[in-house]
Amino acid sequence: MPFRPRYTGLIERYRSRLPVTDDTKIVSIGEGNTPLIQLNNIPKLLKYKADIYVKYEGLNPTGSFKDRGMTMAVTKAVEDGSSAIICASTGNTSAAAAAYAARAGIKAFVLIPDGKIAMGKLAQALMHGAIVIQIKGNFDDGMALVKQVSKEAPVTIVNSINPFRLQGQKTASFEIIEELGCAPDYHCIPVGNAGNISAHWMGYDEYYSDGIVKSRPVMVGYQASGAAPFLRGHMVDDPETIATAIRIGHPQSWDMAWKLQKESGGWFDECSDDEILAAQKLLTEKEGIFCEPASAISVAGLMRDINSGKIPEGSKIVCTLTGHGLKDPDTAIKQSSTPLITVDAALDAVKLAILDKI
Ligand code: AN7
Repeated sequence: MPFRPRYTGLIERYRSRLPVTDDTKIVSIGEGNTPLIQLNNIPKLLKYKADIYVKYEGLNPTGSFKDRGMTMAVTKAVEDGSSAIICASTGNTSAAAAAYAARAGIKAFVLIPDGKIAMGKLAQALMHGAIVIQIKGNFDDGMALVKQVSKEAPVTIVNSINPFRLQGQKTASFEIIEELGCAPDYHCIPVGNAGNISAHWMGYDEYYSDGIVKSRPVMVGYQASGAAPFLRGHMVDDPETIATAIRIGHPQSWDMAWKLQKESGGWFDECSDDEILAAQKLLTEKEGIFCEPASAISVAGLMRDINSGKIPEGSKIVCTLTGHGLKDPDTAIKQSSTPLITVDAALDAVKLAILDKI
């Protein structure tokens, strides 16, 4: 059997492009190296002549792209002697912070909006032993509090304002380029705090500046209509959307995102909750790919931009599916159209149920 080195995470793989030294003790759970899956059925169904790939970040260890940033942030926090980390979160950051803190043997404090995070994410934070502080407010309130409290308590912020987070997250672009052999023409991605879109641009720009690729993609960021400060042109005080992961009104990477939008020749657009859920369902029913609602906005937006001609036929497109569908089982079950059938545990009854549907 040919020997293949065990994959040990993205810091090890991209060591020379990340702020670590030979002495850095890496905190990893094997994040990164996620599949880039070409969509087969959706383009056919919609008669799109385009190569559409999804980068399935839901297959990271805690089920979202946050692990890419968290391996770096926690590695550096430990290296700098910190024994506690803190974040505000709509759910996924708290799950990742909790898991990497557990792995590192340090404490994690997470501030989450009371009743507004998906069940899977809450379960993760609790199971990994984070100290979960529910606040009677939204993510933006939590973020402001985290910034204040970190000045008064010995805790390291691991939200994406921690620069090591984006360093880790930029590796998604490296992986995409390495698998495609070039940069895509368009990269479509959900936008909340705009940390991830900024990190992707950093990654693309790094390979471009080093002459590894000859082009950079047009970056397209999608926001939920009820939480779309980039579309309104100003911060939004009461963000609301079914995609709780991106229920954010005061994006932390505001300036960076506007800058990359201009540099890449890209744009922001918004999708309604109905469009988000329809795209989530299309991915699950037609491609076998289950992502959470916030992630599906990248495909919802893409479909609209292909239909309108904004993204031309023949393009090579990557959509980031930021988080796994299992994160939010409640929303999934509520919108499922497949009826649950209950029958007697008898051959006749089961046979009838099958023949009825065939
Ligand atoms: C699935 O967990 O902000 O634009 O606190 O969980 O980099 O903020 C989550 C964000 C997209 C938006 N998709 O990314 C948090 C948090 C999913 C997410 C985003 C998030 P950014």
